[in-house]
Amino acid sequence: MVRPLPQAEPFRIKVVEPVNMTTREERAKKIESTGFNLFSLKSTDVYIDLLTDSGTSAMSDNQWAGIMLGDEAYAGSKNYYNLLAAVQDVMGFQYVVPTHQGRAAENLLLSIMLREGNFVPNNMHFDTTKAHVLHKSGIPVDLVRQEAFDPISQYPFKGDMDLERLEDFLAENCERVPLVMLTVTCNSGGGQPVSMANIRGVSAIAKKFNKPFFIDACRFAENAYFIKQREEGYRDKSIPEIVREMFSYVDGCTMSAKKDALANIGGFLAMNDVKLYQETSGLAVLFEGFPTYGGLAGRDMEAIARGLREVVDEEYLAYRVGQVKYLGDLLIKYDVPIIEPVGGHAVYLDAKRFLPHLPQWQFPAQALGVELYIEGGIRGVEIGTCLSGRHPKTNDHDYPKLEMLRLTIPRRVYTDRHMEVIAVACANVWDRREAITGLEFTYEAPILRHFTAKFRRLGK
Ligand code: P61
Repeated sequence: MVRPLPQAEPFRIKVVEPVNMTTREERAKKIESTGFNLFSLKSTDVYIDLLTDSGTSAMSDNQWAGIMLGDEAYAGSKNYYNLLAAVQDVMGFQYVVPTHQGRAAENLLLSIMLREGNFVPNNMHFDTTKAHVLHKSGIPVDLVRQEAFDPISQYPFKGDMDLERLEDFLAENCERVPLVMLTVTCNSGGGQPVSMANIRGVSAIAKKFNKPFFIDACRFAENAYFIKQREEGYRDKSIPEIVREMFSYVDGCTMSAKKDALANIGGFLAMNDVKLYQETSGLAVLFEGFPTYGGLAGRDMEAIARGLREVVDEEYLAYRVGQVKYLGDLLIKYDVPIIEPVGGHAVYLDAKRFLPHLPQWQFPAQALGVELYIEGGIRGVEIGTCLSGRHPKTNDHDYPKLEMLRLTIPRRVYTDRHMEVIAVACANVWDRREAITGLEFTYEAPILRHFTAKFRRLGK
């Protein structure tokens, strides 16, 4: 019998960053002193940092080498042209406006397109997109399929837009919809993928109503990998082919290069329409910088250009998505409730099932995040009531259907041993779940409140 070799990292580790170990008592004090806000911890007080996969990737030797080739040209940087060529080759768009990060691309696109009272349909808005729509007096509308809200539904593409609802919505509100968006993978819904059939379907509907269609492409390569694994007709296609097909159905994309471009900073807006390029690059001068650097140093654009070409490597993606699944499978083994199937960049703990005794107004996912930090020095991020903010009309908490603690895995950073530590720490918190109490605000900022909120513990 020939044993199949286990799948391991398709790279060697060349540089390491030592991390601090802390005691449980120290961590309990530190988190209390921040007002129970995980964003306020110092990174040196965290052992395994799962706050985000954004800007936290380990860059490759090729990317670091590219950093040395960064030029400092204000205009016409060679690195901009390398970035443009990478976007044209990998994604197929004609024009690129570099930006300092993803939300800046959202700002440019939505500032040009949105008028007061306009709707933006999306499968599910991520918080920065939602905040930009609201900031421009627009109304974000989430039209994801219902399966997305069932944490144990095994539907393979829980990020899909509900096409029927999109079509009805456009038929009713056509005048007030300037563009249609789709977030791949769907971060607010558990990192769940969107199928090619759905991208094609959204594109057809957008065309029918003559609306531009933009993808929020932060995690486009992970999405392509799921299409290859799960969708009929794609098993024998290469990842670059799948990526090109995904983008062939859209007019452009917003991109945070801090995710699937494997870079530590940066983003861009890409599109095919020259008029939109002229308008958005003009606005970029005001908010980002000259359109051939967009708030980035040449070296950062070079790292993005190289990362975009690297990320579509299938072996890398098999390792990447495989590691996230490894953690998910361990948690399932320990009976810890998670959103299933496991997404592309993170495992999401289901706080409603984890802490059923805490109502949403007591921020159960945040309370869970605090306990996991105390237990193992592990920092997750709340994707729940605090992040969701207040409803613009009622001013009550805008309670999300899913209340989650996201354990976001940085790319190429942690080993499977780290995944085992995380799983055991979660299992220990699960065992003492009944003793966990809720939280209430002592400070709340008006926008993106989760970054600075302060809480106190409620009694039993
Ligand atoms: C994240 F706590 N995501 O998931 P920028 N679209 C999508 C994103 O996931 C995204 C952006 C646009 C982050 C970072 C983050 O409250 C938070 O480059 C689908 O971060 O501007 C970012 O890209 C924006 C974490 C953002 C947060 C906002 O961890």
